[in-house]
Amino acid sequence: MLIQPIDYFLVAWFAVAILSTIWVGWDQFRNNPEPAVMKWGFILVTLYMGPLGLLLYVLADKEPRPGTHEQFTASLWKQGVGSTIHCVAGDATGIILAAAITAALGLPMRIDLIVEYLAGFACGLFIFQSLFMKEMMGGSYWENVRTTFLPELISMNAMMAGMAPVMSFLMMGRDMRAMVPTELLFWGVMSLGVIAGFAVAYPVNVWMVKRNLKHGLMTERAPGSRFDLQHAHSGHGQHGHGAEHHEMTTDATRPQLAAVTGVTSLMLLAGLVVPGFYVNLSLSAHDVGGSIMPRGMIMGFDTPAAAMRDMAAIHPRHVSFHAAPDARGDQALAPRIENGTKVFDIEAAVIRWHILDDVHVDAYAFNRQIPGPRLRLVEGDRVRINVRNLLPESTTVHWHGLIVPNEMDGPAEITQAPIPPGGTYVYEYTVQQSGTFFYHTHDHADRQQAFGLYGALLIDPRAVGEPRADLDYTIQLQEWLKREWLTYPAMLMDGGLPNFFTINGKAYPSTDVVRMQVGQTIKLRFIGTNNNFVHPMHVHGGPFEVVALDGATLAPTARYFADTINVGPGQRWDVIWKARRPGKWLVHCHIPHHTTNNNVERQGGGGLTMILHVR
Ligand SMILES: [Cu+2]
Repeated sequence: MLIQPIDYFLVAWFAVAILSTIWVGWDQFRNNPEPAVMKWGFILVTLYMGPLGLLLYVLADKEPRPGTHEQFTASLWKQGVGSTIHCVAGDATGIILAAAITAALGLPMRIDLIVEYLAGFACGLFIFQSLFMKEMMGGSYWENVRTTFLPELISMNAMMAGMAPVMSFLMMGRDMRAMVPTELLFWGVMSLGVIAGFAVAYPVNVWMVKRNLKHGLMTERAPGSRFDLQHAHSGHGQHGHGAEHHEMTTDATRPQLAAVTGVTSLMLLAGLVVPGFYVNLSLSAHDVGGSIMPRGMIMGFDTPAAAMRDMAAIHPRHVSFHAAPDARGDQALAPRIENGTKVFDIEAAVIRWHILDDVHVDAYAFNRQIPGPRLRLVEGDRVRINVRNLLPESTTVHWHGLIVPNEMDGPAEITQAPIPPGGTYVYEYTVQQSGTFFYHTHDHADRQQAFGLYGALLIDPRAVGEPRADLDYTIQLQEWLKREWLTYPAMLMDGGLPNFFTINGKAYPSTDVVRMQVGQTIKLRFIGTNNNFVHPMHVHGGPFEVVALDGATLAPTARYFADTINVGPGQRWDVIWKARRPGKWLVHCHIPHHTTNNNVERQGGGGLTMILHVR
């Protein structure tokens, strides 16, 4: 799924890599006089390194004119390229196969790295080096395994010293799709790792070629083949027939060999260990694979998997419903009556929701709306709420402020087992109170409520007594973090600060405009459905009367006038405001950043802003 800018780059990269590989393969077998093992080496390395592999092939190995391969490839830097190519072809193949398998098995990253090293070393030594050398040198396979062991060790150490940090930092980085072999990003990280490994292994390969420890590029002109110059172009026969068998006698001294082996081993050790000071290598693809973290989140070597899963973005593949851009939340849900009980069906699912005409979030929603459906009850009602969980994680529902039997209260793992994905739970109780209440998730609420799992619960009193107004309007607050096409749960953590704010699921100027007439009164029910901030909610055009707090009506002597109230998470304030004069009167949060949309003020405001339009 193309959900981040890097994904488009990767599609282009791999398209170029595949085309490059096809061309190198075609040209190698058709036009280039070299041993088959080398041909396959360049093909594999081009697959892994894309256009860079193609570049190396053309600049260092491809015969420019017939009969010139021997002379063309003679210089040391090209021989070093050849030597590194057959190291990388073997080692990287082993490393990549091992990485895919260990990720699928769910082994921790630090075990992955060791398995990858061993697999790369084995693949390089037993397949590429020994076969290549056997073709070049003759001799038995096991003799070649023995003689190529040290050069392969040196080269593999350097290769993995470059590749391991790239894999550790990027696979355990912000976008952990890099741990999942079915994601393009995994293969992108492998490619970058191979490029880094090639760069680190190249200098020691040049040294080993110079010291006659390793072969670089060779030319093969099999008698009778198209590359046999004496057959194809008689008179140019100064080159030998077929693959020559070369004696390999190194002039490297024991101290030199010990020093190079020692230093590359230390580089390997650093490459494996040092990333573990910065990222948590004890985690596996099964723990956190596929999660994408917000920029700015602090992730150290001791950050547990649960903390990462908690702050991860909603993956767009989980979105099961796209709400219309003008859809509104907080829609009244009519109950069924079964034997005198009011029955509501509520379903939690992942939706895409517009908070502005041109800004949508991915959200967790009850009944496909933000806020969830309004449940309107009457004091004394018997209610049953069937909750179905269609989220990719467990959930519960809590009836905030209500007096209910404990097992109906909702806290996950405390009063009930969380409702698993696909599961249901039935909440049933008798309503004993009246006033402004709300319901919300009580399972990982820092994540799920931040994604939108809340809704109003308005309970009318059985007898008159609650202060009334001409109009009634409920204001549910919310904070969102939407960045780089993804929605993260807004929380007061590094990287988690919200950049959008909504009233009833919409940011100004998409919030409602309430139309009134001079002399009319409106009851504003503020609900702190948000998770993080106390929002000082202010109304223009004169003070309002505070008549209820947290669902409890204030005695007439306790009611008071104010123009700003601090709505904390979980709190409800009922206030009555009178339209004294015509015009557009604002209701807004008095933290000015909360009246912007991603720091932008539009049409005079943003976020927690709405208008009471009085005529
Ligand atoms: Cu605010």
